Amino acid sequence: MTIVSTIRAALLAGCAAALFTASAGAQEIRGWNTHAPDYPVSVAMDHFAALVAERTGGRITPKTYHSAQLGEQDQAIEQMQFGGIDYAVFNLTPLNNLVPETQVTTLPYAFRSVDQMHRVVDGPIGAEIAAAMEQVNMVGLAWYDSGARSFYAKTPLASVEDLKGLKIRVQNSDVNVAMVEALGANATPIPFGEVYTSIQSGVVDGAENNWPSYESTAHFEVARHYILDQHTIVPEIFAVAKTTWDKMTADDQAIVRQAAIESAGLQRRLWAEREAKSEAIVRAAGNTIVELEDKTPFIEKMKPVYDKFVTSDKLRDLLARIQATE
Ligand code: BDP
Repeated sequence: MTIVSTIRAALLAGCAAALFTASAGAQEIRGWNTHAPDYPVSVAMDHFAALVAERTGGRITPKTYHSAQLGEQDQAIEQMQFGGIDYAVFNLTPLNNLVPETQVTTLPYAFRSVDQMHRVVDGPIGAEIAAAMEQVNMVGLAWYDSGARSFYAKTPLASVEDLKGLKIRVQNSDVNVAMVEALGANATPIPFGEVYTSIQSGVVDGAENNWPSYESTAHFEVARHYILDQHTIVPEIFAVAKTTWDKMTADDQAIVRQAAIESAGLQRRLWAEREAKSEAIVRAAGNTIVELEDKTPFIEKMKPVYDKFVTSDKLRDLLARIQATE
């Protein structure tokens, strides 16, 4: 070994030691997200990560894996329970079968508007639903938007009657299955990432989602008829795995909670912008968009879903309080 290479080796060893010291005690936490990096949820989760890294002086460095790199939502929910994922933003619908309190938010027309949904989730009812997440080892910290969901298909959809007999993809939720069946259609639960090919290949005739997801996934290119029945307004929750949360100091928990809340503020602003942008893209592509002055036919047909799922006093009370929220 020459003197130069000895010195170089010593310097490298020193550097490695320094790096090790700097990272000792630093904790990288892994976040799950289903959407592409430019989606409002994704940008807001990156903002959360930056805030936490900055405010903990690099002790906690969140890294969010976008585009379902860590699996589809059902797998991610499982991994939150077993420690593979530390935080995530979850749509409440695929939690329906695990956390009964979430079912109420997924019922068709449970909310009157996105604004009313905000008032519900930002108040005591939201706190109650967030607390119910403990059943799946999660601590709910903040609420993101995902607008209103409507049906789309390969065939024209002028009224509720046109959905009869169609095969419609739904999220993995018994409430969603019942909702689609109430319309006389066949419900097929399929993971989000497989919906495009399922529509393209004819496994299903259509699906349902909000403007940004209809556009970002290119579903609008294979299912060109969108009927704005706006049957659900499902909130999304920013959740941390309880096992991860319990390992943090109270100060760090406060930093993480505050960062999640601030990221939700950003997400809601970006959401409004993206809805308008996605709508413009879909309209420019020449898709058929049906606006409904009167949603009563949808509301009426979907009523049996309430009888099927609102069966306990607890859920009846929760629903009544949601409906009583101005
Ligand atoms: C999107 C939600 C996402 C769901 C997806 C779906 O943001 O969380 O996984 O719909 O339909 O709007 O599966």
